[in-house]
Amino acid sequence: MLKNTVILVYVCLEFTLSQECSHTSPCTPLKGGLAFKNPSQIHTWVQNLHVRIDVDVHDVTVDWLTVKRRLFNGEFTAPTIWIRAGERIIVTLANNLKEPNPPKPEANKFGFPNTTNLHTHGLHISSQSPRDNPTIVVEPGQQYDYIYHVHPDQQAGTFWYHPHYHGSVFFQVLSGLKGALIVEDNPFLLLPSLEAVSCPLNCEHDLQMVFSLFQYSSQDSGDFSKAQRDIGDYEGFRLNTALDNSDQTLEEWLEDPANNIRYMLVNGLLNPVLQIHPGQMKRFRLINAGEYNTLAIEVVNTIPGEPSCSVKEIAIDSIYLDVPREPRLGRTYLPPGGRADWLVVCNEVGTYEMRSTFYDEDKASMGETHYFTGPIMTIKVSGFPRNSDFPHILPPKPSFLQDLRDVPSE
Ligand SMILES: [Cu+2]
Repeated sequence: MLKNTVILVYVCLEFTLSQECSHTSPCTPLKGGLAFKNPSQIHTWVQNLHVRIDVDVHDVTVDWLTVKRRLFNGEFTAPTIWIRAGERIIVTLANNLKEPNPPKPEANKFGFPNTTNLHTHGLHISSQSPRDNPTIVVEPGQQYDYIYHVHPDQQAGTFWYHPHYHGSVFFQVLSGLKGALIVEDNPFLLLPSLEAVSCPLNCEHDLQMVFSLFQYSSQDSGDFSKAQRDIGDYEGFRLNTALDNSDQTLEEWLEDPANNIRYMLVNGLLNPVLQIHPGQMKRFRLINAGEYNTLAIEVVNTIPGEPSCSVKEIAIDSIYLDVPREPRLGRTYLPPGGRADWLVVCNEVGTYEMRSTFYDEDKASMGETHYFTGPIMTIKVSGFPRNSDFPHILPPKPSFLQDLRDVPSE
């Protein structure tokens, strides 16, 4: 009996010890698996059309790994900002970074890791200061008031925001400075079935999924440690911890391609789990803020051969389609910066995987494009069944987006 107990204790201890990964005793793969969460939500009309965004360095933790990243408002995937057509909005961008920049780089090389600014990706908006002018410079310790006049005819849709200072864009977006920017739908222009899953009236079904590369593997330039070295980032933000019983540092371990530290996060979460009811419709706003990898997003049943969820594309790059459609080839192609809006219904109880999939025949036509293949999110379907109908028609386009193919040339 005593012998059995000793063996059991030993087995349990061994199991616990093997689970304890740390900065001095790293292990792979990272697992994630926390519940899906939208980013924090900012509605401009709730706060007198004035938004404040702070840039600082914060800890970002995935499982046992904690890294230093530049973030907006402390969130890896900044708050989603909801705006309305016709609004005049002030966005105060405060650059609280304290470290001075490394010496000025040669022209068109990486540099200025601590200088920043703000760009509204995709909006029809003036590029004259104090509007969306990407040559505006916000140095460490400074702040700037952007004033945006959102066009009254701006179509509702899914956009995003990120810094656009020449020399540090790639580094800062890879770091985590990014968030969804959404022009709210006018609920009176939506069919009830679409209105039922859209903000402003049904925000709990309106899900933003901002995809970010989280990579240290040195297989290509998505390696964040390499980006830090290239730009001359402050030593204290690097991962130079020495490992136990090894002459490697944590950074060297993370960069070893054999450890494959290369994931596509959703709102800063690794493989989050979204829980929905059978038959319940959700709106997914997919944003590829993953810097330079193309994605081809699909939802598959985790039991091979079993049917998956129904997915309809309703908007591409913030422009509504005429009618909902199934993704061509079963996947939605999202280049870097690209967006797509989906309506999703899973009729059967089960576990599904949202993933990015490229086949060999795709690669032949993709040239030098970088792409990401792998799981991104888990969808668990359980509970009381619900009933949902896809809308049969989508909101009208604004005057400047009419189809010109049938307009006479004169
Ligand atoms: Cu952009």
